[in-house]
Amino acid sequence: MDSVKELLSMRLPVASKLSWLPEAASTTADSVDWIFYFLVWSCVGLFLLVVLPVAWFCLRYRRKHEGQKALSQVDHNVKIEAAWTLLPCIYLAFLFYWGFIGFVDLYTIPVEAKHLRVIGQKWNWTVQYPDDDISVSGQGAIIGIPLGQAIRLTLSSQDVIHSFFVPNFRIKQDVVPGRYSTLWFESTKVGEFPVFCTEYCGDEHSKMLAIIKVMPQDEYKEWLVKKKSENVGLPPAELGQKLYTQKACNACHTVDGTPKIGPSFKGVYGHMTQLEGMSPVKVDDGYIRESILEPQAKIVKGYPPVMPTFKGQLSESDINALIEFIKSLK
Ligand code: HEC
Ligand SMILES: [Cu+2]
Repeated sequence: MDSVKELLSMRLPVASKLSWLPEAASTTADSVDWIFYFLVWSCVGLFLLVVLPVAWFCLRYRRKHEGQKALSQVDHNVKIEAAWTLLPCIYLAFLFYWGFIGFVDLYTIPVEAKHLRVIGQKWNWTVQYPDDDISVSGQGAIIGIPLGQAIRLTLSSQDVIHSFFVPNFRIKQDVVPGRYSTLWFESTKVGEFPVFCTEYCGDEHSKMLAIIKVMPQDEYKEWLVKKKSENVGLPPAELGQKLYTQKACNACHTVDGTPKIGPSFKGVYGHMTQLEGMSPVKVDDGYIRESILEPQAKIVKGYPPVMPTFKGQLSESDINALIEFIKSLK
């Protein structure tokens, strides 16, 4: 949670005084920046080229007294007309060519790229590493990446449209339910680069943040080993506490008694819970299990039916661990 607060208060550093884009940190970022700045500055130039003469003509050739007649009328000038047709054509053809080259670069995924799967869900990103058998998730999750290695992302959504945006890499892709989209990048700098969701997806959309942490190869290997053993051998209640943030239950539930999108977990275990259109039930293992796997089966009174199912995302022991964690919150 603290990492989310930190991220929210963070301002992306810009590369220099003359630039207003965040530091470029991928192989394709420079070409994106070049064409961006070329467009901006050539538009400034073209704007002045048109507006300054117009202003000057208005002053120079304005009517100076009542009844003043124009001395001559100029219909056309073939040379000038040819020039203002041809020059913009060349400018646009050049821009198209340059943009197309960049586009091809951005969408041609190197064959040796390492494959990761990204799942958008209200309101956090889950990243699965198929080759390494780990996954990271939760608001403010750290996504470890080896330096100088091309990465291919396959993105999908659990619920609504999200958008995966990494400003430092200059990559952004909509994540649409029911279909896969892809994206790739190769980092050129060691560091921590924030990931944003840039498609409004509900209450906690602004906290749907993660960090891509680019590390040298050997540090990355250590990170993988640590990640693999992280949840092994933890007491169930402690594992449950970790899952509570890793699975982003904390986007909707608190542990201190204050209601959020859903009811707080504090003190619910063993108590009666009021349900919408049903008689109250006692919160026990079976009820919590059902709430996690089939959230719509019983709706808590006064709350919207927005909890997503975690069926298939949590193992049997994960569910038990969450139950133990909720039980421990007296
Ligand atoms: C998108 C928001 C959201 C997320 C994420 C979410 N929940 Fe919920 N949850 C709710 C809402 C809203 C309710 C109350 C309405 C209902 O019963 O569906 C609820 C109800 C519950 C209840 C019943 C509580 C009671 O007082 O009766 C439990 C238990 C629960 N959630 C567990 C979890 C766990 C565990 C996770 C994480 C693995 C989780 N929830 C993730 C929104 C969410
Ligand atoms: Cu989102």
